[in-house]
Amino acid sequence: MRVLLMGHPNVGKSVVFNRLTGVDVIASNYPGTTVEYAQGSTRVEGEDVTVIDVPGTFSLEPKDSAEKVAVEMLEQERGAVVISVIDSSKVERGLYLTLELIERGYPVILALNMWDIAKDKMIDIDVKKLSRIMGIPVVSTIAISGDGIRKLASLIKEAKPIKVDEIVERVGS
Ligand SMILES: Nc1nc2c(ncn2[C@@H]2O[C@H](COP(=O)(O)OP(=O)(O)OP(=O)(O)O)[C@@H](O)[C@H]2O)c(=O)[nH]1
Ligand SMILES: [Mg+2]
Repeated sequence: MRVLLMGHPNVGKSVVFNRLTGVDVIASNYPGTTVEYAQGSTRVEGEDVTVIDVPGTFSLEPKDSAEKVAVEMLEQERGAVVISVIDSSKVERGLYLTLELIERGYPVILALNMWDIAKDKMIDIDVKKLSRIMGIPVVSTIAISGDGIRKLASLIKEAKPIKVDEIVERVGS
């Protein structure tokens, strides 16, 4: 089983990767830190799962070389589960990429990272409701402290491909 970490630049994907795998990759507070991929592994219910840290991308239509690497990696990993990492204080922005990933047929898990920052900004997200509407597993995480990471790992096997149409119907109703 293979898992890709995807999301906008600077949302904390590499810190999530470090937490999941114990492999130290560089994380820093400027976008575009990861330009190549890194691979490590984690165990879920006794099974080895390969985790891949991907450069940040705003969309699946690449605008620069790091984004191109990200999209190419995604395309090479047709059977992978994707963890869509978003900044909880800027959810709307991150959800578009999440929908693109779902639309491409990947089983997606949504990690609402930087939950601490959202809290500081008094942003309150109903995780269960979001999960119900999206039809995918959603978990809040604080990668720098490790909060939610174990839960995130436990959801990897629950991800299934779904149809974007169904989400649109639920949003409309
Ligand atoms: N407060 C807070 N900071 C975080 C959290 N997760 C990551 N960070 C910080 O956010 C910054 C960006 O983290 P990275 O892991 O490098 O982000 P990335 O998504 O890998 O970025 P790119 O490789 O550029 O795409 C770093 O300074 C991290 O320490 C979190 O949950 N809360
Ligand atoms: Mg990174």
